[in-house]
Amino acid sequence: MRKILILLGVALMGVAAKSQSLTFSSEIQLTNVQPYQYNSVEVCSFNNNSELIDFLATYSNKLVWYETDYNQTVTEHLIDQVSGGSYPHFIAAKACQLVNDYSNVHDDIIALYRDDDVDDIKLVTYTNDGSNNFSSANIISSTLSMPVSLTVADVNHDYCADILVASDGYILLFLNDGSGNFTSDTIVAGEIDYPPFIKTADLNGDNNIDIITNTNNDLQWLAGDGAGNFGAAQTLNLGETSPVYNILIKDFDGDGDKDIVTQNSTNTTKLYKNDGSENFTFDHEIFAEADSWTTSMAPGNYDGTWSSEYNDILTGVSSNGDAPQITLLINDDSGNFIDTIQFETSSDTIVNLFSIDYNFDTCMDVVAATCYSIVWFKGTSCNTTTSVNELNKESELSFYPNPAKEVLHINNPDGDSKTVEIKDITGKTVKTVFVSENKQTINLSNLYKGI
Ligand SMILES: [Ca+2]
Ligand SMILES: [Ca+2]
Ligand SMILES: [Ca+2]
Ligand SMILES: [Ca+2]
Repeated sequence: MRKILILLGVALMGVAAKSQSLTFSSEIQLTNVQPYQYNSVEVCSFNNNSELIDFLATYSNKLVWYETDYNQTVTEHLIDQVSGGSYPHFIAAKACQLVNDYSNVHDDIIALYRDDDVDDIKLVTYTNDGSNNFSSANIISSTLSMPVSLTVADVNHDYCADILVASDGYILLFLNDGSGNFTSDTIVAGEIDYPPFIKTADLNGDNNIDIITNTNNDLQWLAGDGAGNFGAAQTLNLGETSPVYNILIKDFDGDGDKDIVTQNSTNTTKLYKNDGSENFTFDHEIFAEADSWTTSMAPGNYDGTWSSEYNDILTGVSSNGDAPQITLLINDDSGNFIDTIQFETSSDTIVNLFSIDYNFDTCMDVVAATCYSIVWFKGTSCNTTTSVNELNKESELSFYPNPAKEVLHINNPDGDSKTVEIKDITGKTVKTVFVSENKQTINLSNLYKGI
């Protein structure tokens, strides 16, 4: 029986210098889809080398992925394109592993497609054969009405991605049976106002994924039981006076519980602190941008050590007639935002923001998906001599037992998203696991079959 070695993938991790010395390059354009516009862009790692960050994107009637090479040259690969009606288009796509299968550790794809003219709306998956050849679309649902957002999370601890869709005022759950087949939709919440969003996080620290969404000028959350069931919606009573468009859920003040940062329709960014019992009270307004509207927000880690919380904030706002502004808000790890760094792009609105070390020089970068292009602001101010191995030693991730046989427990104290690769003694990746909770247990028993 071979020993299983655990090596850390570093696709979503990085380290950076102190905020007072943070500098970045001007905009470097990685892609360009003019005259089309991106509907969604996500980071993923489809190719065999987890050091290289790829992108999964939708624009017009196309679902594509972008392969990054060691020179940060980007190549587009078409996964699917749809036709019919006057405006067939993909709304969103997510990359995730649909089957908990060590023999194929590559990400599969979940996508939402609609064509309003012919009332054709589909939730589909594409499976990856392990060489980034994708199947034709497998239809999960063709009965959705007005779907507007797609969220992927493992709500029942089987390491297979489940699907949440906001559709026509309801949150629908499609539960993965473990083989990439999905149950028909279950309504987990209704009466959601436009514009609905769905976030998943362990809000109450019981290690089970919860659902957080907007309602009227407030948020509501549904406690997960870890088996795919959710409790009744509970209103958070934030006291917002306009619709909340976006939220981040992180321990922003470093006291061990999850806090909430909101952006509302008047484009103010506010911090609400958790008293430890999921009672959230307004702390302060972090940022406001006049005459603009908010389009994106992402957590980052720019000012601290390798192991510190991703509690800095990237925001993207679009102003009337002006180029969009990306702003990095630096947290002192106690919930005080002590520095503001602004980036200008030549494109139009911001579709998504990523706090990643895109070129693996240990210096955190800002990557923005704008409507026409994915652009990169290269971090230029931090120590570039630290090796990835040294960085891994600084990580607070720990594993037990060692060696592992049936199960492997991962301690991930900061709860931030990380990719963990499990390699056998020959260096072959036998499993890739996305860790996004404080404690996660991985079933290794099927890794030994046939070894
Ligand atoms: Ca699951
Ligand atoms: Ca929970
Ligand atoms: Ca907190
Ligand atoms: Ca970098």
